[in-house]
Amino acid sequence: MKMTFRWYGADDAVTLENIRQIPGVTGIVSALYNVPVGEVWDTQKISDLRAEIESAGLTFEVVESIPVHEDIKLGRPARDGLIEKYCQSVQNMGDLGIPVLCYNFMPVFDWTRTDLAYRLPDRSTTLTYNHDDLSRIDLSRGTGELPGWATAYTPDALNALLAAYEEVAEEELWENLGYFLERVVPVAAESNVLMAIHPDDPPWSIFGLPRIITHEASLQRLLDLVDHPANGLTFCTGSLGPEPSNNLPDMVRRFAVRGRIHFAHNRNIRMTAERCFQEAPHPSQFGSVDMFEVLKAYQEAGFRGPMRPDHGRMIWGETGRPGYGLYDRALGATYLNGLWEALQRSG
Ligand code: DNO
Repeated sequence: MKMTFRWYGADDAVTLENIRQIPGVTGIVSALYNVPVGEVWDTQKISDLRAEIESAGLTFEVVESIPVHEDIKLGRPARDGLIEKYCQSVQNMGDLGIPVLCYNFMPVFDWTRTDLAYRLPDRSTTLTYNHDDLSRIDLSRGTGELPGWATAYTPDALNALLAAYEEVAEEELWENLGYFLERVVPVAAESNVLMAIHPDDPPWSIFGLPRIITHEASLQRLLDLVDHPANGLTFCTGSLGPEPSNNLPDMVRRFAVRGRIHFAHNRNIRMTAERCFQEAPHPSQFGSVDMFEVLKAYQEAGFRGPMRPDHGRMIWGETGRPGYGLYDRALGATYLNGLWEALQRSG
């Protein structure tokens, strides 16, 4: 296992030097944040980013993410050109030796929460999700009421997109994902890049949009779409955890043993009611995810890929990008490294 940390590039308040000082963190997870969705990731720009990471004494382990254009998810005619460009970006990152690509196939919205700074009894703040609160948000006036998405779409663009998805039910989304993977996975395989889909977060439909990467059977179905090792998973405990049928350690065992988990996202969540949760500190005792059992499953499977602490709370007065401050994630990395050492030495 290689412990990594997400870094948002030059605009991130958390610096590469900060990350380098977290014991046991050696790898960086990053992206080109200024390339418009659908455009090719230029080799020179990826190479510059890699050089910056390496000059800080770290390695560029994972691209998270190259976003997938909505026209690909919707199966529109423009998808062929967009998929070609996607393949070119995959080839470019592979040429530079960056081995893993985390991406997602969630329509319109990536991860979604109803509160980005919920105050906990210890006065830290965390991200929370409450399904009833989400259902009350009226999107007809745009995304302004949706935490984290205030300026993502103009009301007209959003309405057009939501209307387009009325024609795309779950099965069509599966078909469109299959179409995408059938074309991208061979290029990834050829370029020594491992594709690692991120599960839908939260793992159920929101705003009537289809969401399909949610539970064990759907992960298996994804792997079967193109049965090749380059078609794999980002196993995110915080995204899969809220779905009660998901037995996370069993799933890790099943998919990691077959070499299909290419990236481990570890986050704890505390279920507060059905379809309601708070993001919790990483250790098992604070949430509904048994992190010890999850790591034990990785270790038994001989997992050698990148792992990262996922979202952290805001603690010690830190302000910054919700979920992506330095302190609580650094504690998470140290906890995960500690569990790993204990498991390794007692195993
Ligand atoms: C949330 C992240 C996701 C993830 C994308 C991958 O914090 O885990 O936004 O990066 O879904 O495409």
